[in-house]
Amino acid sequence: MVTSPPPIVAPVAKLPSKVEGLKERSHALREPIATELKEDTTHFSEDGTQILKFHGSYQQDNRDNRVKGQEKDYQFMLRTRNPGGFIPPELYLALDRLSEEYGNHTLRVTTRQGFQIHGILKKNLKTAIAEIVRHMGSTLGACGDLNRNVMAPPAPYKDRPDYVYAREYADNIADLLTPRTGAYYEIWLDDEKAITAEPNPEVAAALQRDNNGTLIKDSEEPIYGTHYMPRKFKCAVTVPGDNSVDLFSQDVSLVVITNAQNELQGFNIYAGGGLGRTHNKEETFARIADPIGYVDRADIYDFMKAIVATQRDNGDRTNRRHARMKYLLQDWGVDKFRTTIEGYFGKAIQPLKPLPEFEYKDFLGWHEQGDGKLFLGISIENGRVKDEGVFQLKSALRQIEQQFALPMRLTPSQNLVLYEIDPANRAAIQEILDRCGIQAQDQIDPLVRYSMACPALPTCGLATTESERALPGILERIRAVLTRVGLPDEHFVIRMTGCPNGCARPYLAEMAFVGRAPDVYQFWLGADPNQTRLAEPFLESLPIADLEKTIEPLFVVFKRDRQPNESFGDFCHRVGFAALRQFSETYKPMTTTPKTRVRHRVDLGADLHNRLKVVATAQGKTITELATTAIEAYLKTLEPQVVAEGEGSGE
Ligand code: SRM
Ligand code: SF4
Repeated sequence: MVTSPPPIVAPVAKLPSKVEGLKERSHALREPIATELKEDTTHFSEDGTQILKFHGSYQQDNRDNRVKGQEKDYQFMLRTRNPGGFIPPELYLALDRLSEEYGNHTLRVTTRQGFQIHGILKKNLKTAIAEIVRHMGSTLGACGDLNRNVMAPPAPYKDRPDYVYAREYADNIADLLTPRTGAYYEIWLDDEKAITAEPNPEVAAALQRDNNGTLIKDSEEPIYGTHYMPRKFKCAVTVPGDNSVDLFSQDVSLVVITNAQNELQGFNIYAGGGLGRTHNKEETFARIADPIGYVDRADIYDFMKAIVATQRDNGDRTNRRHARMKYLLQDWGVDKFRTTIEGYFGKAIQPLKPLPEFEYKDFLGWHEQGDGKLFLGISIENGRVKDEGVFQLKSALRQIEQQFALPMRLTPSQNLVLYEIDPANRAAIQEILDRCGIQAQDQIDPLVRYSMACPALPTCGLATTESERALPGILERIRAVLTRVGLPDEHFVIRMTGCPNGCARPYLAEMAFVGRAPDVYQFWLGADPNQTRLAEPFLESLPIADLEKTIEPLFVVFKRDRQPNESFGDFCHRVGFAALRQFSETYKPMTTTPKTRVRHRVDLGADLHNRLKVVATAQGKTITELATTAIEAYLKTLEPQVVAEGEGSGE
């Protein structure tokens, strides 16, 4: 019998992802948004929303208002791009006004030192963006496949040259990697040119100098080309010992190196950090940055062009889940990655300079800024600037800015720093804050101070469960368990996200809750308090109703076996998950909680929630305990009437 040979199957070339085609057809980020913006609609097409991101806006809908069969409640989030978190006073006041007039009356400090306004309608988007630009702000490149907001330590020290360099180079790298397309000003400002500062001459020269193919010739976008980056790209600049920027989570981090005279010599480089992942897809993972080497000051812009070109030309453009630079590093290894950069750079990257350990810093409270003036770091729970009950942060900041016109720096931990404060004005500023109920850092529970949550519901389209709205209650419950086991003053870093994308950098927290399904979280433990080591998943699924019974044994064994001054994350890492699990399995709870404890949600207005919070704190109770007692007492007074009504309706 003659058998026919097996058919020859040609290898299937992987096609570029859909977004690559959209970028190519967008005419340098102009279409389809320029056309769709003029249409009298509530939202953009799917293609339009992808390009809109590059302009700093996400199309969202209020997920609390979703009704089956009805159009979504479309609205837009705007994100500012402000390197090193710098916000001039006139921009702050403009953002405050815009959030009141067109947004949801809140502003939100992000984990990358930007501001977000939520809730803007499509018809108001152009006015809002134009207002931001006219007040020295920008949203261009705050989102999309390009370099995002460049981070730097928010401490405005004037007498610390390393901090001054970190701020200066964050600005300059942001300038170097800013998109050059005219689309932004054409669309949002009818081609009116923004009043921007002259670019730094070294940056301007680097933009002209084409080393070994770093620039794309004859392109409106010499750094990026028609297709921009394969995916978002994130950079930070910091100083030795200061990990306020979470440097190991960035695509590229630069650490300022100075000599004995405090003159800038160059930068240590770390690369390939990134946190986004997807549940049940092992090929996606959180990764901390690798040390790459040292680069002299004079070469830093050519180096940045070379590393961008390496990812631009070699990053995966077929699969967006594998497109971040961390996967290039993981797939190639550090040596091949470094050699490829050197090809574009035209020089060898030098060995790293020795550095001290990195520490987390949040710069809260009053400090000398080093030139006779003061700065003040203000804690903002989950970055949400709002007026709620007795806490009137939005009003306080408005009054302070109107009266004293202070520049501010947003921090990578969702807080803010006011600076250039004349010591003569300290008492007046403190009086405004006290009157508006703003607590000083030592009055805030440190669990709250060192925690972060992403926005999640109702605005984030990717959220699978609550985060920002859930974390305050969860922290109260954690505090109650710590108190119960005899650790009333203990604290550690807790972060929460509504999905595994990692926007509040949960994988670098000592304890993290990563949304999996409604009210269910993946539970991570074991990063260190200074965010230099990744946490690991301790439980794949933690129904939040089971929080107490899960954490109580962990805290008990921590109290029993910790070493002097050992933090909770370090302890979990040292003893290992097997030992923690073994202890938990045989542990007898201090108080028995009902086995199947179903928690039902009741929505309270912000004001009522806040009033409850104040009373609950004063009475040493959780809000849930207080609300339960109060509601039970109230229902008791109604019982005869309710019973009577119940009987009647049964007919
Ligand atoms: Fe993020 C997507 C919010 C920092 C990883 N992020 C989103 C979106 C835009 C949802 C979407 O795509 O529709 C979220 C909007 C929510 C809303 O309603 O406002 C969102 N991310 C945020 C912010 C506001 C969280 C916050 O609590 O402040 C942060 C804005 C920073 C800024 O000013 O630029 C924010 N996002 C981060 C960080 C942390 C960081 O950059 O330091 C990460 C992890 C680090 C990283 O990038 O690896 C992060 N966001 C993501 C990802 C996953 C990326 C990945 O590589 O897989 C997505 C989803 C995506 O890109 O597909 C995402
Ligand atoms: Fe949304 Fe997920 Fe980011 Fe939270 S972590 S803001 S839920 S994308």
